[in-house]
Amino acid sequence: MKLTVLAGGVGGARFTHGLYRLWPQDLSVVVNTGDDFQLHGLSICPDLDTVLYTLADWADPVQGWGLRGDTSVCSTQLARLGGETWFRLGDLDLATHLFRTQRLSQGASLTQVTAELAQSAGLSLALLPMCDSPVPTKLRLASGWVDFQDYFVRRQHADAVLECRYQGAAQTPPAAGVVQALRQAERILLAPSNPFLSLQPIFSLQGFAQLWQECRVRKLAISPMIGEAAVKGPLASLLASLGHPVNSLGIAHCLRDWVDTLVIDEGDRALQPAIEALGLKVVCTPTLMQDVAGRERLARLALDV
Ligand code: FO1
Repeated sequence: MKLTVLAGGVGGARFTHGLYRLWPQDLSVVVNTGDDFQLHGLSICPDLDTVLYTLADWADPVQGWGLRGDTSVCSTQLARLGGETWFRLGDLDLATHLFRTQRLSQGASLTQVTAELAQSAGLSLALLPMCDSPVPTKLRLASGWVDFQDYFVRRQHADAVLECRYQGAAQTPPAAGVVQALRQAERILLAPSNPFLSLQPIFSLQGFAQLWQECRVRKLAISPMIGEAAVKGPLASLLASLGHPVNSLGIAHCLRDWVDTLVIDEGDRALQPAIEALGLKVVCTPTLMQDVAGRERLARLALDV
């Protein structure tokens, strides 16, 4: 069965890792690039790198992003020179950004460079950026519009988000590999990723909704909410500030037009009737991925439903 998964963030990477361990051959993962930005003249693609490192078993297990055992010698010297260090780039991680920036400057597409990185890491799946040109996520806070990493890292996602925009998405088609992966998919999965910051940027691309409709296969999402909390990141606060219930019903509001089935945590079983009333099938199971076995278990369920 050809599988295509849409993912972003640490939860998305961990779920994709579970799928990859069970289904390493016919798997394509479409990754959000709305978080991408330029720093020190380098092209940084946090979500692509988080998926790459997690699948290669290189990721820092505590942070979820960055590389295990990485050091910060460069950052320390950069601080001495008065450079920007609010976004921490580890010494080993820098190699990825140098490689990517150099290849892009030689005219390679982000799709090509990402495939090269995945191949060097020994991965057999198709690791696909959602598109080949920048579509930066912009967020409106009470103080005005800010760039994604300004909100997420510099301000530690402490501000309420009043609106999200995916700049240029309506004029930017999905990468060719993404179109092919969706057209060939026999099942489509949405990883337990933030709908506003990881999935909506992909949905907003030019022609994506039409392409999605043409894929007449089972579409299943895993809710990233457990009770009233997100496992990681600012999702609970985003649901609240954007006017949705702060639980898996809020996720159902966001994804009801995109999937037919929503997997929710077994502790949220009481939400099942309200979610079904939105027209979605509901599957209840433990959704917290505490270890690699937990990632595989959730992936197995997404395959077996
Ligand atoms: N997240 C942080 O909270 N602080 C950082 O300094 C930071 C650096 C960083 C470097 C490379 C990378 O690939 C990811 C990094 N992240 C950092 C994570 C990143 O900002 C977020 O995981 C995503 O953009 C949201 O999914």
